Amino acid sequence: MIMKSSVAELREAARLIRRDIIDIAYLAEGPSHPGPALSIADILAALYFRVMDADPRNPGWAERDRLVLSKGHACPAVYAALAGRGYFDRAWLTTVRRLGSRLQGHPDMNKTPGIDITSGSLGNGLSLGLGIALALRLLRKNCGVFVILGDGELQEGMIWEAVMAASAQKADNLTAIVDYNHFQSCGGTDEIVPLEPMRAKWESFNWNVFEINGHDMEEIVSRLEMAKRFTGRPTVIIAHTVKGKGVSFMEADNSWHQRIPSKEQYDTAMRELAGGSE
Ligand SMILES: Cc1ncc(C[n+]2csc(CCOP(=O)(O)OP(=O)(O)O)c2C)c(N)n1
Repeated sequence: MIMKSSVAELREAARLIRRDIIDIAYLAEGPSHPGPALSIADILAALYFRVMDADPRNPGWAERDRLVLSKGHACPAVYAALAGRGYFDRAWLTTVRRLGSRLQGHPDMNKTPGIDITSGSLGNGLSLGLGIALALRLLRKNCGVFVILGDGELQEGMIWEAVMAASAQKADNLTAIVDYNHFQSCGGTDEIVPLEPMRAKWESFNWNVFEINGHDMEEIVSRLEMAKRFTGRPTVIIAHTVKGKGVSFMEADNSWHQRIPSKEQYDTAMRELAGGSE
C-alpha cells in the first residue's frame, strides 16, 4: 500500500520525525545519534510516507519495498518514521536504548516491527541490500530495495564489492542513497578520506547516478520515484545533506554525532521545530 502524501505533507512528516529524534536524544538511556538521524529525516519521510510500498499492519508483507539502514546508528529517524506510520505505539519512542526495549540503539529486525534487516556494523548494508534485491528478483517480486549509506561508511571496502557486483547483476531494483553530509564520527570526511569525485566513482562502476539536495522534498521525491522505475542498472542517489539539519546549533557541529542535549538545549531545539500551530 502506497501512501500518496503531498510534498507539503511530507515536509510536515519530516518535521515530526525531527521532533521525535530530539525527544529520543533527550530521553534515551545513554547518548543516541541526533546529528546522523536529522541528516536523513527528509529522505525517510519521503520513503515511508510516499515512495515505499508498505503495510504497517502487516510489516512482513511479502510484496513490500525494503529499507536497509546501513548507517544503523541513525535509527532514531527510522523509529520516528515507523511510529508515525503506525507500525507500533508512539509510547515506545520513550524507551530507545533501554535494556529490554524493542527499540535498541541500532536496528534489530527481531525486535522492531518494520525493520527489514539488522544493522549497525558499518559497511554491510549494500551487500545485504543487493542480496535481498537478487532474492526478490528470483522470486519474481516487483519490490524495490533502498539502502541508506553514510559517506564516511563508504571507506569500508565491502561497499565497493557490492557496487561492482550490483551493476554486474543489473540489479535495477536496488537504490543506494548516500547521505553526503561530509562528516563521520571523528571529523570531516574531506580531511580523513576524501570521497571526491563521488559521482564519477559510481558512474565508473556503471550505476545510474542522481544528485540531489537531500533536504529539498520535491527533488527527493522526484528522484526516489525515478529510481524505483529505472531499469537495466542500479541507481545511486547522492544526497547533499547537513548533519544535524533542522536544529540551528546541531547543524554541521559534529559534537552532535552522539550526545545528550541539556534541558535548555532540548527546549531550544523543540522551539525551533515547532510548527505554525504550536
Ligand atoms: C564497522 C564499524 N566501525 C565503526 C563503527 C562506529 N561508528 C559509528 S557511526 C561512525 C561514523 C559513521 O560516519 P558516516 O558514515 O559518515 O555517518 P554519519 O553519522 O556521519 O552520518 C562510526 C565509525 C561502526 N558502527 N561500525
